[in-house]
Amino acid sequence: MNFDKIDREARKILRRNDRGGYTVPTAGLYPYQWNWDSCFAAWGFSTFDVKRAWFEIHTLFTGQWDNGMLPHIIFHKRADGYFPGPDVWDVPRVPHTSGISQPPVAATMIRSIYEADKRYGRVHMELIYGRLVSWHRWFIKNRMERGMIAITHPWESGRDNARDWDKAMANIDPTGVGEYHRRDTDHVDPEMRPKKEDYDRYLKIVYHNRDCGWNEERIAKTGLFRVADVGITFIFLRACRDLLHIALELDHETAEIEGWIKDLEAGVENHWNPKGFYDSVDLKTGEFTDSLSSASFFEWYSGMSGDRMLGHLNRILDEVKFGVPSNDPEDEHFNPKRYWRGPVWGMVNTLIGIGLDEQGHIKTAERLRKETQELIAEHGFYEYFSPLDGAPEGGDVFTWTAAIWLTWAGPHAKGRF
Ligand code: 9WN
Repeated sequence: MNFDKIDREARKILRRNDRGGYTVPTAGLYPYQWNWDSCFAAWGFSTFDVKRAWFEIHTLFTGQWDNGMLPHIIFHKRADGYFPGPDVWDVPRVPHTSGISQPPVAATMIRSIYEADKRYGRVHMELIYGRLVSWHRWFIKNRMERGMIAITHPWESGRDNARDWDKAMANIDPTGVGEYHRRDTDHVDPEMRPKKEDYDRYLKIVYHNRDCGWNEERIAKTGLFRVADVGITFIFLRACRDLLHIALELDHETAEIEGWIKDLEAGVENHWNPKGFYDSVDLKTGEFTDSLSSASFFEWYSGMSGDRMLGHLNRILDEVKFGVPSNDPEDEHFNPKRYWRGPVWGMVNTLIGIGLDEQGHIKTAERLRKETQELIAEHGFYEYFSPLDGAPEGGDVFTWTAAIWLTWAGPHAKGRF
């Protein structure tokens, strides 16, 4: 295997998906700047071009709202091929954005980019710090419930059609969404994408929240969907720890962030399903979602100790050829092809793997890294892969798959933040 060639290819993908200061996840299917994709892209760039990495971060934050929210998509330039575009979201600001957020990996990735070259990064870190804090404050003010972080749309989780949302989505009446033309299935096999019944509800929620003027208080009161996402709680807890580290480094006040961390650590307990795993919670019904998905394995990444998910992780890794499937293979709805209902995502493996490694589970972390390496080396930089045979799925020439090759999965990668 010519790994140098694959390294070069990964760098080329980041350059090729660069639209002049922001990186699209992949051409065609996702032609705008996505929040957490962009953070991974910046982290990838930092392995060979720290300046470009910071540029990505600054471009992302041009989308930040006055209330601190960092949107899930920034529509810098008009582009064809994606639905729903800026006119559907109808957010009155420039650059146009969507009206929801995405998993807050930014503080963690930005800390790593800063540490790659502190001399160059210092002034950038000073500039971005306040913006990161105001985004985190937005989560605390609007989304923290019993120490867990709520999402108001499945797209905010970054795991759009995960099993976690099934029950909450079933409670939404999709009538009245009208006709629309999905563009994703023009690019990718519909078997690998969410179903029409999912899209109807995705749009129904967008229309409702748009009619609320994107006002968080109104959405909290009348919203159709409100689920405490175990993935986001873990990711946000980790991000707060990294934010605290940055605050100390820059000599800023830390008491507020320390308070958030305490509340979140307590909140993690509310994600513990007595059936024996970390789970999401439907805040409209108070019920667990009863889904063991890959986000439950962000336990280690979040910095929580206890190894409560280790038994399930070992079981699942033995059940599939390539870990970690986005849904438990023993679940009746497990589907190795359909998006977040079974396939393996390289960037999810990265967060799980780094967490495992940090907490001393070196062998399991290495196993996951090797499996991810093999998937990419054998099949290319795809969006996701079948956990059963490694078949490539979704979009090709994918930014975050290239980024995690350079930072974690590839043989020349540092393998940590
Ligand atoms: C909706 C860009 C994004 C990722 C998400 C992934 C997918 C979008 C879509 O693509 O979501 O945001 O249209 O399917 O689920 O995690 O950020 O790569």
